[in-house]
Amino acid sequence: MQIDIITVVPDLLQSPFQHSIMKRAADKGLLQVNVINLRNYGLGNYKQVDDYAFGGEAGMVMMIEPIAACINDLKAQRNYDEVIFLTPDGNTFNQKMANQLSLKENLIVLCGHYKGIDERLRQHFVTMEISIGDYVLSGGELAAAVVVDAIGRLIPGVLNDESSALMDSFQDDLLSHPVYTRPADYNGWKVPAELLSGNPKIIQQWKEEQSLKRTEERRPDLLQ
Ligand code: 6GU
Repeated sequence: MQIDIITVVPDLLQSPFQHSIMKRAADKGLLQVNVINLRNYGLGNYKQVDDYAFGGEAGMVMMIEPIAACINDLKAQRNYDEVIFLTPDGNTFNQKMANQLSLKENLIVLCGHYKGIDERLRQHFVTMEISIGDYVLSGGELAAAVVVDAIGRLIPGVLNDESSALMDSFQDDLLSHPVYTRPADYNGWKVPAELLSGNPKIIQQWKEEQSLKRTEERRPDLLQ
């Protein structure tokens, strides 16, 4: 998969994909993330990318021309499955969306800034609008890191143990069960006996019970 991220703050996206699972995805050739500096498509000597909002509102709006030129450049090189705009008024991101997007070939991710982007870009270029939750970030970059991470780890072949993504919290609308490692007894704080039983049936049943219990306690909405 190739993901092209369009941003006015490319520095913010230098590190997030260079570690851990995202690094492994890149090393295996399964995910290539390109960060594109929108400023390169800015207008005039000042490489302008935003302008005052019509209607006399406070705050700047990202202009059509630089973003259109950038997207058209990319589209001339390959076909894209989606042009995703990251915006607090988008659809709230969830695991189901991550699963679906992990099966795509090429994605454009456009990070919003300032007051937003000219509405005509949303009408004519953007195919999908995503928010990562009900709070406001100063820009779409951190949201892009979240969305790309969630998608990238689901790309077939990225995780070593293919089943481990299937066991994630949310994957089956249940939260994960608690986990433990050595020592089995820390100053009297003991690991549940079921996990030490060596009996796969008992262990599995404990995990399922704990998943359900945790979901009932913390996220009953997931069980509806
Ligand atoms: Cl995608 N962008 C911004 N600026 N704020 C957000 C967001 C996105 N998702 C939640 N808050």
